[in-house]
Amino acid sequence: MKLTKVILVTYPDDFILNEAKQLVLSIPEYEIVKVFTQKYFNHAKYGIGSGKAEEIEKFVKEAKEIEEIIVDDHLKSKQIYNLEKLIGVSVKDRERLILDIFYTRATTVEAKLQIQLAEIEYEMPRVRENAKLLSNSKERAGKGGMGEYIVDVHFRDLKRQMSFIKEKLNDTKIKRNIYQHQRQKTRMPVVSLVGYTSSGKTTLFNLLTNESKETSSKLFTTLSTTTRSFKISHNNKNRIGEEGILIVDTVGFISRLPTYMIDAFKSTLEESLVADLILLLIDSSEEIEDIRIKYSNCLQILEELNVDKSKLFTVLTKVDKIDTRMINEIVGSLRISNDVIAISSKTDYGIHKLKTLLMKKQFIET
Ligand SMILES: Nc1nc2c(ncn2[C@@H]2O[C@H](COP(=O)(O)OP(=O)(O)OP(=O)(O)O)[C@@H](O)[C@H]2O)c(=O)[nH]1
Ligand SMILES: [Mg+2]
Repeated sequence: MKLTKVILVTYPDDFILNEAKQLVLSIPEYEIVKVFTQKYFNHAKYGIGSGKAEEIEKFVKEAKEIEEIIVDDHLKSKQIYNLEKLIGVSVKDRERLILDIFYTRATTVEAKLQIQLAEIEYEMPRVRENAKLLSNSKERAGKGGMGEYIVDVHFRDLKRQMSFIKEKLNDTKIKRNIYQHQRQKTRMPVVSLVGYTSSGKTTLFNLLTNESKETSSKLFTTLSTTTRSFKISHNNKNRIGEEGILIVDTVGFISRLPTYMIDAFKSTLEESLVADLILLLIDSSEEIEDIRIKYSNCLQILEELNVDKSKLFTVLTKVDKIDTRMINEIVGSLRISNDVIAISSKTDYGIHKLKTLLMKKQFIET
């Protein structure tokens, strides 16, 4: 496979830089040739500063084979246009990159619809911006002019597409509601797995349900929701038996995800949010500072989604990769007040304890 050589422009911050690199590299064709850092992305002309833009232009001229520049923040149409004009290669912003990753991963009808919705949300402000660009060029978009007409038609068309997709998504939601209703009738408790992308949700889901859903170290492996039941044996009040639990695996989180993208995925996320218990998975094998940032990002997103905090329970994953003495240190630094369970889906460490907790939470306390 021929790799596409790209330049990444991101912030001079270890966490952000690492995450941006991972995001870019989760598109298999990309090879990062050079990283430029920039403190601010709010310069009017290019987003990045003019000096930085010229530095990149010089680098691209000398390196020759660079095909794309990826800027790790939001850029306006005009800024992308100006950068492309200056440097002579195509420019992509963070949101475009995330949308592209979503496209490569979406397998279900629902995931595809959600991405189309996010795509339209991405396009809409740009159509207006393009109108301004047009009005500054020869083809004037003056009242009643051709430019304005084209922009209006485009805008109306996007709006139409948007309501069409929303309707279709609503249909899938209605189906979900019926499904939920049936669930309530069976009174099976629902546990959902949420957390950062790559925190190990699907791996745990597969282990508990004997499924073989795709897992990988790439970001955004899972883009649609799957619900399965599994059984836990118990010895409740001296009565040995088995209880069924429904478990929901869903799309992972990432930092600086624009609200419209979270909104686009809301209908799948909603299913996980009506659960009786929400397990927030945190990858314990990362740097403690990264764990802290990711944990607080997750809490922030869950808050935006109006999740009932009392249903949240933190699970540290991948503890086979760390010294178990680190667990207390992590818990301390996250300042979590309630219990935390540490697990490994690879070695089964803590899985029994997790199942016991699920039993206790679902069948004794409630
Ligand atoms: N060593 C180790 N690796 C794990 C464990 N759990 C998951 N992984 C690895 O972590 C990576 C991410 O796991 P996934 O289960 O795909 O993560 P996810 O949270 O579903 O990620 P998204 O679908 O992108 O949101 C994979 O490479 C897994 O093999 C574990 O307990 N120990
Ligand atoms: Mg997954």
